[in-house]
Amino acid sequence: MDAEASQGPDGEPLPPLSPSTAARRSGPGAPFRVPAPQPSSPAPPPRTVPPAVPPPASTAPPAVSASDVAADATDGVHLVAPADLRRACELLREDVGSLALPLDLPGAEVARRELAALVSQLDDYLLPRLRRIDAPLLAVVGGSTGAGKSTLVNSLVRRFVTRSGVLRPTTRSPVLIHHPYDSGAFLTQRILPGFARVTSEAPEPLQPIEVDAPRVTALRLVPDEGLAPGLAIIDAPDIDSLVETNRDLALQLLAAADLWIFVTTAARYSDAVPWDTLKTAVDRGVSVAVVLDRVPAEAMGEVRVHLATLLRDRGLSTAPLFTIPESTKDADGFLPEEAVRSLHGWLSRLARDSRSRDVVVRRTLVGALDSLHERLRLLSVAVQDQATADQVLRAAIGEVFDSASAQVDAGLSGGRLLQGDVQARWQEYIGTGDAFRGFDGTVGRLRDRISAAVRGRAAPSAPLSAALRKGLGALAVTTAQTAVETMAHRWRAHTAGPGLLRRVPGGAQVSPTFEDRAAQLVADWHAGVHDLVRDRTHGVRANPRAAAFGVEGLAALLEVLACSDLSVLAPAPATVPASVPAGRGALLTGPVDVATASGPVRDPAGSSSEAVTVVAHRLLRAVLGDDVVALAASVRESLRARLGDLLAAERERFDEASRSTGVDDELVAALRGHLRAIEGAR
Ligand SMILES: Nc1nc2c(ncn2[C@@H]2O[C@H](COP(=O)(O)OP(=O)(O)OP(=O)(O)O)[C@@H](O)[C@H]2O)c(=O)[nH]1
Ligand SMILES: [Mg+2]
Repeated sequence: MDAEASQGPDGEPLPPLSPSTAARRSGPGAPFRVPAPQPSSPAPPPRTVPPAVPPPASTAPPAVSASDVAADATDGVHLVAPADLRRACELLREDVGSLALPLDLPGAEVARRELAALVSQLDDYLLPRLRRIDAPLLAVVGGSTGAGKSTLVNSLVRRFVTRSGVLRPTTRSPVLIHHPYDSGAFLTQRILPGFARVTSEAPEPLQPIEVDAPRVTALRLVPDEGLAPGLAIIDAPDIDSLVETNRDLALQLLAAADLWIFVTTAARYSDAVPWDTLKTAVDRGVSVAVVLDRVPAEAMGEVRVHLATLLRDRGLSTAPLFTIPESTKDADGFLPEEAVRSLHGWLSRLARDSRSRDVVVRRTLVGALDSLHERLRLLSVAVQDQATADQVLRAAIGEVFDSASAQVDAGLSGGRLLQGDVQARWQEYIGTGDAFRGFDGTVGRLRDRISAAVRGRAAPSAPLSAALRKGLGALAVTTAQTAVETMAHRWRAHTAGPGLLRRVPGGAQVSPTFEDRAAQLVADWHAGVHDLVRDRTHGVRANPRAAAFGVEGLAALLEVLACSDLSVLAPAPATVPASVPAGRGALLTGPVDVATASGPVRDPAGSSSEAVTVVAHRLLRAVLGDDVVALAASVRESLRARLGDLLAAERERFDEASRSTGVDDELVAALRGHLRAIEGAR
């Protein structure tokens, strides 16, 4: 194996970071401090021979917890991740966890992916690394399908730790190989907490290739002494897989890495997908090493130069490039030892030389912290867009249902309910004089009424009362239907509306039980009015006038008045009718004072809603007293409140859908605050 880039004095590659970059990254903006070595302990040579097992973390600088510090006894270098940087990232993670981008706005899908990537970056990489800066370096082997990644990993440790094969893709589940000393660092959920740990030593079983295979959620841990302590390698699935979940998994694993070992082949190195993936690494400042695998001897020079040029042109000039010639596998099924010696040696030194290792770790860490700016900027814009859309959609609920309430108010107070069927029943009730029989106190009529009640005959006012209740029910249903249809229309007109409509419990239609509930509500209201009238008249027997109508009749009249336009009763020059139909004579010429009760009615004796109002008022006032208008108003108010509750229940379904999105623009300010805290702590 040869290394093309960043050659060291002995011809072996140095860590993938140029000295100038390293200096810049170690400056004030570096994520942790590397205290200058004391004069008494001169700087160690770049490569020291570490003990077989690194010593545990020891002396920490004051005010920094032990977990923040790594000390390597071989060179005395202490790495410190500031506790406030770690804390700021933890707080960021908390708020990022409650970020919701549920509305289907343009760009929301991209922002959702960005959000998922940020969560992964924090959980899988940033927080674990900040919590244990001295944890083993994690190198993830990624690249095109069939490039030979698994073969390479097996050949590095000279053992079949991961399955390689002719079927594409072969690797489905990630395998993490580490020195047994480092088991503790990977058995916990410290990194990649979303993955269950599997410790079986057997190679991954052969799995069928299913394009829509579910995402793998297990990480197989394989301890092996073939790797140096302080370094772990993950054999990842392919980045250009025909299995979508493989691709996602590969990218997630790469995002968790301190170092990408990017494997490509002489035949595939100019493919687009690997370069797209490498661009992500460049953008994120990730440490990268490139392995050009399976290079035919005759093309070695040409291909290697070409790939090195491509790497340089794409911002990866500092990435070490290892080349592996095409070779037949040895008797054990591994690549010849000399083919992988250079890569193996480089990785071992990375593991053992804390300075080299720290350069790799720091570079990726700085890159990840830098990338937070752009990620959070994009997410803030997306959250703000969601909040704006949420406000518009919420405002529609308020407007539509306020208008529905106004419609109910207008229906109850405009006198429109007194038309049509109600008007016809009124005519029957009033016009036949049935309502007035006994109004002058004739006991015989009262006896008739009582005996009718005893025989179970419906009160004469029953059809009028029923018609009014039916009208009220229809008013409620029509209003609710209009409101719900308008809601659907308003939300559909918004880009994010259809998605939100799908969240409405029970769908964007009037609830199936609405009509029954409306009828029940009106019936309950009627029962309440009935009780009110009964209490006011202290029983019909004690009040002859009341007896003439019966409690039912008076309740019907009060309901009619409650559904009237009461403004027609406003005091005005009285226009007393010259004559009235026979049936009403007893009332209008008898003991009832009509002159003071009448309003500006053109034809109070007619059947217009105004006339109905005036007559109902006169009759009721004669029986119940002068406060009958106030009484009607309060009866109406109780009905209005009940209908309001009914509509509110319909509205609630839309409110619930809107609330369920959990859009919260206050998080934008919180995210900015976390970013400032992170910058301040670096
Ligand atoms: N002769 C030879 N065969 C190789 C070499 N590298 C890989 N192969 C073969 O190529 C095929 C694919 O190798 P894998 O190691 O499974 O490739 P991979 O990149 O892990 O593939 P996925 O897991 O599907 O992404 C296997 O049949 C290997 O035996 C090599 O250097 N020489
Ligand atoms: Mg593989």
